[in-house]
Amino acid sequence: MKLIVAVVQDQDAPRLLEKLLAQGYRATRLASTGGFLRQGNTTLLVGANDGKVEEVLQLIEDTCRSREQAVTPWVPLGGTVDTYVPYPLEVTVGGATVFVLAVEDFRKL
Ligand code: 2BA
Repeated sequence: MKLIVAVVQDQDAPRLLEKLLAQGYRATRLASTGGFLRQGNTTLLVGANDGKVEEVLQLIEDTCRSREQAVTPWVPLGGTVDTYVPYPLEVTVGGATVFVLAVEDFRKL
């Protein structure tokens, strides 16, 4: 068994959950926050048998879009930490960041 940890954008999460459940998977939805943008995203935990992992990854890939997002992080000017200027930039977020972990033991107690 594997645990699939997928960080997806909030906009994609409802449709992805719907598809996963329709295909008979079980999932846990966690509200998370991206470390870089400091904005909400969704982390899904999906336990799946080894033979089903590719199917889950395909569902994720088919459902999660990438989107451009403008951000204005505060960066130090001239390498000092006491002078900061806003430095606008655009980042591409998603489709999804996925980790596949081996599950040592799985029990429902
Ligand atoms: P955030 O950390 O808020 O990152 C949002 C997007 O900002 C990233 O999209 C990426 O395009 C950009 N970004 C992140 N760190 C950057 C940096 N140091 N310099 C320049 N641009 C940067 P994604 O790569 O699609 O990531 C979306 C979300 O997935 C992330 O939100 C984070 O919550 C999660 N994530 C991505 N990689 C991860 C990792 N290695 N470990 C844990 N979580 C990760």
